[in-house]
Amino acid sequence: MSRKNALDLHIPAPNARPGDKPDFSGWTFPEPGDTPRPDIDVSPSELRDYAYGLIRVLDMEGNALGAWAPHLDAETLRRGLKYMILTRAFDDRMYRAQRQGKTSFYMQSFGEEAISVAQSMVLSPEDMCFPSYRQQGLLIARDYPIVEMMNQIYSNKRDPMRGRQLPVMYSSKKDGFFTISGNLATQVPQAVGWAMASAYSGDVRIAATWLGDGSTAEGDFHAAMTFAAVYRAPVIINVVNNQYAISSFQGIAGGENTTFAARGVGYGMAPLRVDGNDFLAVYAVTQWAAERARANLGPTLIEHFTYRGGPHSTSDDPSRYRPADEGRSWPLGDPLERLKQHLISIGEWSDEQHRAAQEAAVEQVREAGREAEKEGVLGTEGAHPAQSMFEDVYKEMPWHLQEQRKQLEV
Ligand SMILES: Cc1ncc(C[n+]2csc(CCOP(=O)(O)OP(=O)(O)O)c2C)c(N)n1
Repeated sequence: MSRKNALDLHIPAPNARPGDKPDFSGWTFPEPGDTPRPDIDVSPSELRDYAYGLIRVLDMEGNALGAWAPHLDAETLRRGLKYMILTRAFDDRMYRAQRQGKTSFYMQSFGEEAISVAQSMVLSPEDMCFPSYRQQGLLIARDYPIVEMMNQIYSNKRDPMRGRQLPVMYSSKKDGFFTISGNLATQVPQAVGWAMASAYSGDVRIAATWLGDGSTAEGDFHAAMTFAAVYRAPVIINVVNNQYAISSFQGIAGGENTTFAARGVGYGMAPLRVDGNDFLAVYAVTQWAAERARANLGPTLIEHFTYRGGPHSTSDDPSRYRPADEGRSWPLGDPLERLKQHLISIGEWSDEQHRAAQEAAVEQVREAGREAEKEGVLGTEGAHPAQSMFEDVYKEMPWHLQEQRKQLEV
């Protein structure tokens, strides 16, 4: 057999490695305000270009431009900014708490705060959110007590999850926050199934779910996309493209020659691609998708184009696989700075107010930290008695668990 045309496998490679200059030269973005806003009853086939463009409202001087500008009042804008500031302050303290041995693990949302905060503000508390582990801003923007989040992270006596979940895997039914799972993408079929059940039973609530660019390579994502599109489930599927999974860049997950929003085109689902660091744009596309779902017009796939500013988790060292200053060179800036600039430009905020808000957030987090630490941190003896591992799963405990419990003498 001739060996003339030996086959070769293509392995996508990032533009820049540690020690290189950050390189974003391959990307072009539409100008802020340039993308038209379609009616919510548009057919998915007419939205093809939206999967390859980028919806932007804020320009880099802080002006809100174009048809997607959501025209929010100043109070709502300030609330959004304060929630983002609080999320960042919370992340900062919890990251340090892990370094001090108070918890085993932490995951920051540094750089991605606009996504969860804006979306939490748009969705109703009755809707159900199926997040990944990087949307702590959803809870924070619902005024969930941050001390409860800390109790969970510390697995202490007041941990609402009673020490059974990995730190940061929160759950709050009353806040419409479905229990986080560490198994990537499992939340997507759950969200679609929940949305289908809501529609099937004539309810009015919609579902939303979040997953990373890397997680779109999981089969669960694709099965869920099929069900959502076929049955026009009232769900918003958010792909947070922060450019990295753990050490692999988004090209490895299938973003090299296309976009993640374009997955929606193949499934016949409305696709939108948005600047995830632009609070106003995220707010506006979420309003659009929520209205569409509530009007029984079907699901929307939103790709949020952003950058993971920190490590994947406290177990990761990003300097091993990307240039150290890549985040600082991100062409779409920092979400907090951009909303701050917008508020200042409309005369509704100042540097002094910003500093004061930052200090207030740090103090609020410090105070919650003191309260949570009083209840114990990682490894507190007797925080959760051994017998508690047998509780809360089955209404009636099956025989094999009863036997195990006896063997443990608890
Ligand atoms: C099914 C499964 N496979 C692998 C892992 C290990 N893992 C945890 S997070 C992660 C990267 C996910 O990246 P992405 O979806 O882009 O989300 P990001 O962390 O960037 O927010 C991997 C591979 C896992 N938790 N579950």
